[in-house]
Amino acid sequence: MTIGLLGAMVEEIEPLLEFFKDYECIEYAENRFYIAKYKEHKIVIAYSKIGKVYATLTATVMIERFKVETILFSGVAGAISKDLKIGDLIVAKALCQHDLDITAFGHPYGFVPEGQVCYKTDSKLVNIAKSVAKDKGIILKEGIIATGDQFVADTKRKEWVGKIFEADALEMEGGAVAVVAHSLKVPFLILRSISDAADMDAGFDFDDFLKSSATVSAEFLICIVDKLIEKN
Ligand code: 4EZ
Repeated sequence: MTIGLLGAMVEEIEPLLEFFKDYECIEYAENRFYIAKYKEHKIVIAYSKIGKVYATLTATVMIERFKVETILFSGVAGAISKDLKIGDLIVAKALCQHDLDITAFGHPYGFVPEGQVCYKTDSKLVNIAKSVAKDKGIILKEGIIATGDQFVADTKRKEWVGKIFEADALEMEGGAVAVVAHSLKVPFLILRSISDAADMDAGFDFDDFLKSSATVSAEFLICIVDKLIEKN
């Protein structure tokens, strides 16, 4: 099968490129797509750049141009839930867009006509992630991830996102990938390791923990790829 591995920042895919080693690089849509062969399967790796627009573009290109049959996202996130600490892993059971707001017309936050507030991830992929966690004795939280085009470094804002969307973590791409993959009927999974608590210290913590948390997420994602391949 053909598997797409996506991150937002170069730091989020570097551990993947190191692991899959021999790859070919194809330039497309002002981005680079790294194609590797792994156990007779094709792996397409890219980082989108930060934010929903770039994530939408890259996820779409992965599916339409590179024909990936599943999308697995790996990266870091800010914690909302108090039981998520720096370095902890969360897999999304659903994603939403916390900055989408036409409430002036009586719609709920995160909703536009013909869309949905929450996009669910593929339950088979979530189960694979859970079984990897179980095998390795790693704690993996399953929760809601809220996406928006803002780096949240504000306790009030993060608490609002937590309350309105029942979200456990927040980042800037997952909800966009969810819309693309849902619309094009490609199973997808969003995995994140916590880099900060989206509070006053978030900027500093993010700089300090981006690399280590991105590596935690990428290494776990590789185990998911192995399990997925076993089943296909
Ligand atoms: C976006 N990513 C952060 C990119 C920040 C700075 C150069 C994840 C993330 C995040 N997003 C980690 N912590 C976050 C937070 N507190 N708010 C939003 O996906 C780039």
